Amino acid sequence: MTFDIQKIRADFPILKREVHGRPLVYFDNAATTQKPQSVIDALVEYYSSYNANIHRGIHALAEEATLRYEATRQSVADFIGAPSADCIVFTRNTTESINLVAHSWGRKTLEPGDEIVISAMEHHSDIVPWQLLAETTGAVLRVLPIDGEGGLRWDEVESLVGEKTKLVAVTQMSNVLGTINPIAQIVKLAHSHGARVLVDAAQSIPHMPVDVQELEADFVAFSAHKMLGPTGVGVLYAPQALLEEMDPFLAGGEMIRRVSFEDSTWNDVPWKFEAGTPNIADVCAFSASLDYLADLGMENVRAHEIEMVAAAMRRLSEIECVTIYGPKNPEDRGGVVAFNVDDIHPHDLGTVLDQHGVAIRAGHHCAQPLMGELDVVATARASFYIYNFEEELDALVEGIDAAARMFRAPARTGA
Ligand code: 7TS
Repeated sequence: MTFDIQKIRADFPILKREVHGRPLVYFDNAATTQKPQSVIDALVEYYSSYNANIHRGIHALAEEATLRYEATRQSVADFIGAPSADCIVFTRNTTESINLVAHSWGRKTLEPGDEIVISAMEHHSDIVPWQLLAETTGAVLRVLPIDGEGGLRWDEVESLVGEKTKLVAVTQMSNVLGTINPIAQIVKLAHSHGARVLVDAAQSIPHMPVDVQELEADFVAFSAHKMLGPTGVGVLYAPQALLEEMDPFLAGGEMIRRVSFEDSTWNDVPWKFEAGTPNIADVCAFSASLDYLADLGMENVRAHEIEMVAAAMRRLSEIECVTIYGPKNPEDRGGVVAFNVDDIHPHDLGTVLDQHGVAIRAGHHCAQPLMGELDVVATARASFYIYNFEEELDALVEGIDAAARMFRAPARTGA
């Protein structure tokens, strides 16, 4: 065990509850993670002691709220190795961060015939904004295919990324397959053709050490709620000079310097991209989740998840009729295991597991094109985080056995 799981679990009040009379086994962390008491306290603290609007007040509460909001921006920069807090834009989530890039960078940069390259394992959030952008600009969307183990086909990457490519938008970790993509290598190739790279880091930054300057990525998007933080906060990282080249996204208060009826000028970055009153409470509380993860150490988080995934793959592969998707080696994947049990629809499986107190996700995981590549309509998915431990897998296996018996699929080997 890489760290003291019971001590960690004691920090998460929700983990004490029962579901259908059973202890909660929360294996839906790729969708959103649970929150430690320190994050919940930080949220309450904001509303109970320094609630005020930021950047405009001259009273004590407004100053305190502004300081705490801007301090979180610095914490985010430190957490991902950004050179300055000015490279950090707060949005609502990963989806909005990607849309911001499509709108503010894409519309002014792309011309008819330019190419946007994505991969076959992207989440809808990293597909649909590019489709809309392609429609508006006349650019063309190209798709990097995957191999049988869910890795990118590097030969295809090298031939698809070329002189016409203006953007490569790719996930650092697949939310279905768990595949970890070689971002630094992709960035090198893309940059050699003068293309920008957007990294969808929704599943990577919460689970492994990521240094955005080491990656040399142009845009990095992720969400606070997938890393112990509150919902409603996303991050877009981009080098300051690149942010300065971009047009505003949403328009209104906060993002302007001067407004007249004839025209307006923009605030400095990153505030140019934060129109209106932002999500002050949740941004301030996000700071507590970054502290929590930094205290644990992201190397340790990653090591723990490799152990969990290895154990999950071992236990699942002992069950007859289970197909596991993605890389075979646990070290090559993040903390998610998508699987199917022969004849059983993942929704039925999810319902039976819920009766056993086990929360998994079942469906297309917002990756419908990937489901097509895998030739399935849906999968079940167990996804892990810092408070999960191997013994919780017993409940998962028991639930699958129960579902197999109920739906009359062949049961476990030797059972
Ligand atoms: N990109 C990836 C790789 C994701 O896994 C998700 C969310 C998103 C983008 C969008 O994040 P949001 O915070 O803007 O919603 N993925 C999942 C999931 O796997 N199950 O529920 C949400």
